[in-house]
Amino acid sequence: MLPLPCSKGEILAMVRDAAGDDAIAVRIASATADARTRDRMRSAFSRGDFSSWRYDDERARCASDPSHVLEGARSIVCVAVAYATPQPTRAPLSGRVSSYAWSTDYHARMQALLREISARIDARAGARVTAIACDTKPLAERAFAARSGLGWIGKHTNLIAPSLGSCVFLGEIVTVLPLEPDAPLRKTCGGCRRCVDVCPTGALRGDYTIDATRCIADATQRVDGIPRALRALVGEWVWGCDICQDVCPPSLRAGKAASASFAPSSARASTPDLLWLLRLRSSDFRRVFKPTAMGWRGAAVLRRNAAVALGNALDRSTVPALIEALEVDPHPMVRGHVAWALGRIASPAADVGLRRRLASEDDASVRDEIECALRDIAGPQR
Ligand code: B12
Repeated sequence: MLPLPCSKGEILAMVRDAAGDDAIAVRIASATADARTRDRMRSAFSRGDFSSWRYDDERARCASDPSHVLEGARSIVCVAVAYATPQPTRAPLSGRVSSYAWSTDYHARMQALLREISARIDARAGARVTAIACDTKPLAERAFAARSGLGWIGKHTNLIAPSLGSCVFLGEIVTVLPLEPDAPLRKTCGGCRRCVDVCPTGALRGDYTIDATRCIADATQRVDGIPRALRALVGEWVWGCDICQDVCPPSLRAGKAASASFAPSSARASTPDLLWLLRLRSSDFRRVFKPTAMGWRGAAVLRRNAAVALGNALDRSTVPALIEALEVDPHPMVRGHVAWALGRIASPAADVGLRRRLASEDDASVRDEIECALRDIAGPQR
């Protein structure tokens, strides 16, 4: 057998070197296909847990077999980089953003890190012997990280690295090199159910599975509207959600070991003023959010999320701004969620604003929302 162009020890050292001051963990997994993960994913998809992502059997088949990332794959270098940072102070009427999105988009940092190592390994081999993945490929990143012993999959379904907690990004260098694999950890969450009990929407079942259609992180990223039944439960989250990880004991023990690369880029992006967000213009969207992980669904989704958060803030001083958005926002989805927010606040001024708009609104879905909101205001409980 030919000698390896670089040993496992050298590759691990390259990763640590490229990571600089960032808090990381790195381990090796074998790249053989994983039939148990394929079957777990198939069951999740057929239950409808991921229907908002339209994942199917084909996704399960590819994601559980790393040869779809690189033909002839033998090993995976699994990397976890910690992103937990202390919560910036939030002013009243500001939205909550998940800490994973506070900094410059993590894909850029992770891909730069992985590319650097991948290029060094390829250069030593004199051929392309690696491929990288971080959200970019259909690869069951958590499953292979767990196989490498980087951590275990928790009841919130995130990978928990013992020294870093669950607030870690995962990235992989898949390679044809036969590196000696590390052993998986023999750990579970045991009797702990904190994440399950605290999730406001009941998305976590407690058996290490999630109904992603109920997850707040999913709701805030949907382009087709937030289901009415979930809106009041979303609270003031305008992007992602940290509730399940904020109570996770290993994550609490790990503390906020912020990797320098993931410090919040601006207060505007990490604790956005909700009235400003409700009126978000394309130019502000491009400047403030495009460089972050909140940049991929567009400005209308953020205005919609601001409307829902304002509805949940139940502050009557925001009603004039909501009525203005109901009149002028060009996007029917946004106007529909604004109508819901006014119905939830249910003040006399909200009632007047909704009735006035109903007289001129010509989008059927928005009219439905306005009529529901008016019914909410007139409802028997008030
Ligand atoms: C789609 C997606 C989402 C969706 C669905 C989430 C989900 N739970 O699958 C939504 C929008 C909800 C989401 C939210 C978040 N996401 Co996301 N997401 C993804 C993405 C792109 C695909 C995930 C996927 O295929 N899911 C389908 C399920 C069925 O498969 P799975 O995730 O691989 O997990 C199953 C298998 O691993 C299997 N399994 C395999 N072996 C074993 C062993 C045991 C013992 C058990 C019990 C199970 C098991 O069971 C797992 C659970 O069903 C991945 C990137 C990637 N390619 O993996 C990032 C990824 C999973 N997300 C990530 C992050 C950071 C988040 C958020 C924390 C962001 C936030 N704060 O808002 C939340 C966490 C919400 C939560 N509690 O899961 C990280 C997770 C890092 C980590 N520590 O695990 C990833 C890996 C991205 C990355 N490269 O860092 N995400």
